[in-house]
Amino acid sequence: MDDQTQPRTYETPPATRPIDEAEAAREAGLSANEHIKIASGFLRGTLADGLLKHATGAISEDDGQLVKFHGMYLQDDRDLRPERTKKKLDKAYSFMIRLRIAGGVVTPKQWLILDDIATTYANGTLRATTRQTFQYHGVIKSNLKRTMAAIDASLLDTIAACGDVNRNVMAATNPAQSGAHKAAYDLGKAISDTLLPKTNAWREIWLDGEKVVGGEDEHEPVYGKTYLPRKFKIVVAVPPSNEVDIFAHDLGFIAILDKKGKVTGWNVTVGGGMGMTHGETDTFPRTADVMLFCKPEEAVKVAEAVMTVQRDWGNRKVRKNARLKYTIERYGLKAFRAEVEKRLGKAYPDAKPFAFTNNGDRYGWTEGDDGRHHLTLYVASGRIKDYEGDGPKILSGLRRIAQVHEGDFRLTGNQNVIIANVSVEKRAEIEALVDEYGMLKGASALRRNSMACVALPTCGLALAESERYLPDLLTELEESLASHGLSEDEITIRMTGCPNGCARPFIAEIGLVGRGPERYHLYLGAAFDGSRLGKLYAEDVTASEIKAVLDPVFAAYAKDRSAGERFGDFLIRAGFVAQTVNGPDFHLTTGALRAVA
Ligand code: SRM
Ligand code: SF4
Repeated sequence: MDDQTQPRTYETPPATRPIDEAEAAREAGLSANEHIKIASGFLRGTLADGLLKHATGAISEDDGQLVKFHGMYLQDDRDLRPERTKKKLDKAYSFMIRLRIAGGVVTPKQWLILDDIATTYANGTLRATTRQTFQYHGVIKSNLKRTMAAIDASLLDTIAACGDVNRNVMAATNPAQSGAHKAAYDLGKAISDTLLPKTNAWREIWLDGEKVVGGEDEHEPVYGKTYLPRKFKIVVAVPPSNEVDIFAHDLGFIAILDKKGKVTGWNVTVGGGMGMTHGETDTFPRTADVMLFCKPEEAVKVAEAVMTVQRDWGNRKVRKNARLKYTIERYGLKAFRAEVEKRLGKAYPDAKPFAFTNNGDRYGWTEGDDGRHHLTLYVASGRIKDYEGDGPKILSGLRRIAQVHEGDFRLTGNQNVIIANVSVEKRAEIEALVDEYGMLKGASALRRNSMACVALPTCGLALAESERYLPDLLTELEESLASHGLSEDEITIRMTGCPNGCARPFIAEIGLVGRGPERYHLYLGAAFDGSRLGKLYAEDVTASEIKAVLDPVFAAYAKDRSAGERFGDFLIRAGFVAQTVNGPDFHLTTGALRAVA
């Protein structure tokens, strides 16, 4: 780990070259994925043939990498693995399909189609993700083309929802600021459209579109034939809410508003990311740097320039260090900014002042500054289904609402759903349906500020439970908080089944990250507005120990906090953990790191 007292030194960045020369100049030692991309004929591989092989529910390993660019992952039901292995059966394969929905906005008509797909081809649920889109789980190979055709009929698609490309672009949803939200959505949509891969492979393979043989005639002007070194994520935020968690993403735009709430330009952030590997200190989460300010009409070009510098400078040899955050650590922010400005042909002003207050959602009804009404519903871990017993019937309820709703739906970056743009006249009808399906049952402050990633049984990388376990853990922690009079205190808590960080746990005030079955690392001390990383507080805490480890921490917070002091800030002031300044010092164990006895 770097000695923090020494001045940082950076490597000399590569020379600026046209894209084909840059591709040709890459030295030996490229990672395996680079070779798969090169040989794929612009993302075709042998996918079309593989789909015709009925003897297996899987596809080849290389196609498994390529299919991600088409928005899909080959998975298997991990609950069934032991039994099937015992019986010498193939794994229970199926596919996860992720949609591309810029800014998370869908019409009621689209909602109904997406709902129908969930019950016809997937596991009967829609899964709202931490990046404002939907996933389906459990789609078997023989249903893939039918599912994609149905998605196409909804005028949505799954292109570039996964893979080494610009992913779904997130945009602030905050319904109270209608004008700024529109500007954020418009920018997100424009960036999404501009940075969309141009290959015809998706239409050709999934919709039997016209064939471009081997893809030889195709051209990817922005990506080239090797696309990006790694995934690339862009978000657009509107202060004071940081609900899109801008500091966790490769590239972000922060709206700078005038006194009337009009967007006068965007601060540009670069180099955020969550994923790391346990025990490998050269991998770490990192909060993004605020780099420069640009005018509204310059933002799309800036996005393209930032992405192409990462395309050319990103590490294509060592995949675990290929994200933009490592590029910036390697060459320095100054050199990175200079290259972005060089490609744009001008220098940009420094960023303007801004302030975030939180990274959660506003629940309940709000009225926008255009007089429309919006209802934000809490959806536990984004799983849209009909819960058993007296639990909310969210899938059926939202289906009924979609049948009468005249506005739209918005997915938030916290896995929740907003029934948006409801007229005054329609509000009572929507309210009655929300009530009928039990969708507005009170959730505690902790639960409202919680997120869990998917993890088991579908995620192939999960080391521990997350979505299936967090609700029970929250019930335990609610008891503990109540005993200290903290039931109404808003504290962010996020859990993931592994350190890839899909629910952004490292910027939650309480972060629980899977280490193995029923074991988690506990991180504390992140900021409530998502601007600071937490620090490892307790290692390998078992599920049964979590409440006991947190209880004294809650007690101290209740007793010793200053007025208005946030939980994460208090824990640093009170010496429970040291402050994490940024990625490279994330693993420094100064502070209160300790093993649980
Ligand atoms: Fe994620 C991989 C689910 C948001 C970092 N993520 C995966 C895979 C595809 C597992 C795999 O590679 O086999 C997971 C599929 C699970 C399943 O069964 O559905 C998965 N990630 C998710 C979702 C569905 C979590 C959720 O509960 O909502 C989120 C989908 C977002 C979307 O709509 O596009 C999701 N993933 C994130 C985020 C949060 C964000 O972007 O705001 C992160 C952290 C931010 C970041 O990228 O650094 C994230 N996912 C990862 C990583 C680590 C990347 C890294 O740089 O190290 C992986 C593993 C990888 O890429 O190798 C990963
Ligand atoms: Fe899977 Fe890990 Fe992401 Fe959770 S954090 S969905 S376990 S990759």
